[in-house]
Amino acid sequence: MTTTDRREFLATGTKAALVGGALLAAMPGLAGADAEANKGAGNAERLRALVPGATNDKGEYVVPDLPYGFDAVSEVIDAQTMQIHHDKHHAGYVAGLKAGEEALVKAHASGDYDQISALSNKVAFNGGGHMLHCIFWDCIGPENMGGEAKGALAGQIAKDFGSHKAFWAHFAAAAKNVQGSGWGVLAWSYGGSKLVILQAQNQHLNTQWGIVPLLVLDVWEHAYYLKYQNNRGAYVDAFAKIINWERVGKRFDILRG
Ligand code: MN3
Repeated sequence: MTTTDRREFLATGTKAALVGGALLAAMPGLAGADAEANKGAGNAERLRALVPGATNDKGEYVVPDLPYGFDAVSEVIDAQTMQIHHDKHHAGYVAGLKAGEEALVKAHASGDYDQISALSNKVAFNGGGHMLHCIFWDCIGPENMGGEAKGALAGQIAKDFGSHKAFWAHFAAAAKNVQGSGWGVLAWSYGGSKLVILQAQNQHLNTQWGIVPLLVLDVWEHAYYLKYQNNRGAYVDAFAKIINWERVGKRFDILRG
């Protein structure tokens, strides 16, 4: 698969949109698009690109190929960490999500809901993990790394946070201070019509309804421990150098129609 093919796959291979507890496809009136448009196939295709590569063309959850090599961002994240993170951890969330959903289907068919709480948690945890990692890979890369947000997103950041510098100070503080394992998340709140910064725990906790993640920063130790050991702060500071703001901005443009 060529780089172009992989990028195309990432851009189009998405169906599910369950992120941080928010089921996007079921929510009418999403940021700038009217309810009727949201029911259309064109809009569904547009929304698929918000969680790049989460499903294949059969609608099955898959770990998306990266549109770059494992060593592409080695200045900040070493190749071994990238490979283990992608091939083992992300794959584990996909397997867990599939298993959880299959068990829920069986529960539904049999009417036996004794395990409903465990299964619901399994799907939320692994579903959150799968979707967030798909976005994470898309937020970084060897092209257009670092710098600041561009285009409409830059304007929205200035409106909601004052400046890029002020935004990053807030975002980095959130990411560095996640209790335990979790994520720093810049998201569009289509309930509040503004950008919000979340401090998600695990893959699915301490979030909001009605949001769409735009930029996500994985602060689980598996994301940085080989190079940074316990120094999460240094990892978060360095992460700014590998953000692909063009792709983060594109996600915002998709949302805004
Ligand atoms: Mn991770």
